[in-house]
Amino acid sequence: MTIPMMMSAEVAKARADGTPIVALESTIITHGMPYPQNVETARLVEADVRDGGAIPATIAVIEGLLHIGLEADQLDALGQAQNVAKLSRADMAACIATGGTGATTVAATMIAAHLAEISVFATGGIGGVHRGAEDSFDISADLHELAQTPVTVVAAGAKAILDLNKTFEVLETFGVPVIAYGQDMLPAFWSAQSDMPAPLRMDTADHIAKAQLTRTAMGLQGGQLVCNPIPQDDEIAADVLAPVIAQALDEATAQNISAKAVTPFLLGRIFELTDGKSLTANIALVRNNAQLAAQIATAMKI
Ligand code: PSU
Ligand code: MN
Repeated sequence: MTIPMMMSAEVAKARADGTPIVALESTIITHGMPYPQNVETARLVEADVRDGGAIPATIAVIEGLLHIGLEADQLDALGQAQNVAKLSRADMAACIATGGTGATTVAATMIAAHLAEISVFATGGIGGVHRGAEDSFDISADLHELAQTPVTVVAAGAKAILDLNKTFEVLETFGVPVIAYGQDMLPAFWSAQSDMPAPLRMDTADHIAKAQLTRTAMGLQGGQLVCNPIPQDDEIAADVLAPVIAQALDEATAQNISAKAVTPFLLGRIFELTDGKSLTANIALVRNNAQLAAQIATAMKI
């Protein structure tokens, strides 16, 4: 059988013209940000990709069809829709097969991007090993996807609600290159700096593109995680956020929030507890990642 897949007019034209394409995810729209900022951000991020000389392909499953690039009205509808599924490797095929609608996480977006022959993808922050994973076993499928699907993911690191040390240990075990862009330390999502040195550092989009192409040429499976620090002016310092994250985590535990609901709950509570500052920072970092991804996608073509 063939996969019921649909490219937006803009993406189809880019494919025909050989214009670089950057994949974008949709869980950040449906589960990561409130309406209307989610749709406004998605539009700004798409514009950032275009300004960088590439074409954006926001990915989602709508009524059983895998969309590679959304038309403006589809993006708007998805941003306001209720009860949209949050799709990862385990459930994307089931959603397509049953005619469902779902937003794609980092893992699912990587799978879709690879099917559509798109090798660069921008998001906010990947999922990873949750704090307390020694009891909950809550480890995002995003990590395993990075180990097996050849897509370079540009993020501001892993979300700081996670256990960042364990997240990066797992990535090392899985053989995923973790590349800090332009600095020695790993960023921590809302904060430009963590206390963890980056395993790899690169300062140009060309090097990042060449590293992915070299992996593929060597027969090494999997992608790369590019950790792009949030611009300094937009960051929230890690010590300011630490107590806020701790409070949100305590509330999640007290309310028995589990599985796919954990990350959306935490992001939502941190938004409330910071009077919206976490969202402003999140928007800034995603846009910054889209700009770098456009440069990498362009460099991949040369
Ligand atoms: N980046 C953001 N906000 C988000 C996400 C990424 O700035 O909400 C989403 C991505 O789709 C990622 C998911 O795959 O959060 C992680 O979810 P989980 O922890 O349940 O694996
Ligand atoms: Mn999880």
